[in-house]
Amino acid sequence: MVDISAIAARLDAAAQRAEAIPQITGETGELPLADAYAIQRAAIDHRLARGATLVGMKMGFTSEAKMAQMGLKDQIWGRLTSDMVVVNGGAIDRARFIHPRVEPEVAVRLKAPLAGEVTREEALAAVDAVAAALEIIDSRYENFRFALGDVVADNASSSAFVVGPWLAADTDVSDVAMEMRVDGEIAETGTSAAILGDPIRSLVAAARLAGVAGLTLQPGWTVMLGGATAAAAIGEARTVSLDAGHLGRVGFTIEGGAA
Ligand code: OOG
Ligand code: MG
Repeated sequence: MVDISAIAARLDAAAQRAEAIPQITGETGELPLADAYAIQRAAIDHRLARGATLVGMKMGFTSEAKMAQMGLKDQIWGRLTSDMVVVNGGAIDRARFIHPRVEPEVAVRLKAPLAGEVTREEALAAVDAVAAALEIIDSRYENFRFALGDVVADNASSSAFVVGPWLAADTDVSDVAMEMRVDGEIAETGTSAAILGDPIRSLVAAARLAGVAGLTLQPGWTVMLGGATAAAAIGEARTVSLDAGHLGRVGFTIEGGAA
């Protein structure tokens, strides 16, 4: 028997204190995905009880580069909450993170509900705006190591996100060159086409996975479609920026020292 609420409380505390914990699967053996998503939901409920609100969904492992980096192949998803939002050009406090990494992504904002099996056209019709974005992931597990059940329970490592300027919904996001810099040095380069061949496919997958979980993506929500490249460690860096061609620029600064 997996104690869903006890593990959720442990993960929530690890995120709040920025202190890594051992993998759950080290204790329980394999963690069934249904239990892992139940833990994710229960951990996020702690945040909602503190006043945060749900603002979207994130997709994970939608590019070969990310799958190869972490050694996992299944697409996963997590919940985005209001306390994870960082404004473009804003600062994060390094002490709030354990071992943060950053990924270049594409985000969409929805104007209509979306759930279940939808076509590319139906998914696109629900899009209000598109943007380049950066996701800050910060596994709550020691050494940033986990099995599939662990990372799902840990809200797919999500910890903060920064969205660039919102652009018209019909802006082409299918093959945008991306150059991510950490402290001014190129850390990763790639193309948005690495996200399932076209990031809109990731939105179709998000709708399907949300539907399976009994969730509906809501108007106004942001959906982060997954890293186009491997993630780069933030370490002690002070600035991160992404140049995404016609999608524009997005970045943030890092203040303070590690916890
Ligand atoms: C899991 C999250 C993966 C992405 O964009 O593929 C992810 C991890 O790598 O820790 O956010
Ligand atoms: Mg990501």
